[in-house]
Amino acid sequence: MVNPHPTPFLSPPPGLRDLERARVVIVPVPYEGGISYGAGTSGAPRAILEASGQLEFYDEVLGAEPVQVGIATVEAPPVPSDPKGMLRKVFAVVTHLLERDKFVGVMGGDHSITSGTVRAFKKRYPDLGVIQLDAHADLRETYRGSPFSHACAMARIREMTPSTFQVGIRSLSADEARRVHRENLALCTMEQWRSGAFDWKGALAGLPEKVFVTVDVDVLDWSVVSGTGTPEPGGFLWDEALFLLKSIFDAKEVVGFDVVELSCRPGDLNSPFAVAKLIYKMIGFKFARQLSRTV
Ligand SMILES: [Mn+2]
Repeated sequence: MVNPHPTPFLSPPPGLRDLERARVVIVPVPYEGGISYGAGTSGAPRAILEASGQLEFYDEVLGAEPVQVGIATVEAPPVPSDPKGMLRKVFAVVTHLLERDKFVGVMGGDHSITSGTVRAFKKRYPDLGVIQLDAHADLRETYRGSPFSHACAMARIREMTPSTFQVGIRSLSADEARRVHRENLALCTMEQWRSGAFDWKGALAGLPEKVFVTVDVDVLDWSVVSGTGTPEPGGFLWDEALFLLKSIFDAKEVVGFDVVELSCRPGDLNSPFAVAKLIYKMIGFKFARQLSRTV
């Protein structure tokens, strides 16, 4: 079902990247069948893995090396180009890893992969909340005739769980805005975040204990990640994103995450490196209490 990746995330030494022993498993899904604008998300996993080799194992904030929990990376599963087949495959691979009690992080690919991942988590954890960091609400029922577009990611997820929290949003249609209002969805726009007008801690408290976090990298400001297919100005700065993510990991039991929509341009070393570091930071937040301080 899964094979070790030849260039694993972070390039841990043997023993710390072993699939059997690792607590964390990274799953690359280089799929971009659901995009609508800029292409290139299929190249993201390889760029992130390459950039991750430049990361320090040591996290100076934690005073520890999160890699010590073991981080394995599996080879990208062979995914068909049709969205239904892709979702079935992602579901099967993630289910396989969750049955082995792994903390699974999926690297996209575009945002259409997330509903396959969340379906697997929902089966494992029936009372599951989903937190979306994204510039876009992704609440359209269909987009350009397809329910599997990346523009429909949260519409698909809300068919699986009523417990969602969306944050960083700064682009949505009037229809989506009406849906947010009508269904009283927990959605914090970027403007509400900046002005302090949204009780996001209350929104977190209202979610089930176990949550899955989906990070669309376009939630980040261009100064942090410019390489994405549907860019929106005015996103989270690096420290703000880490503050929000740490708050989520402190308040909830995060059972897994994905990071999607990185779209690499030749010569842009910053974007894949920032995304690799963001993934490592999340692993650190997850296991912070179990790590022994290095210094
Ligand atoms: Mn987005």
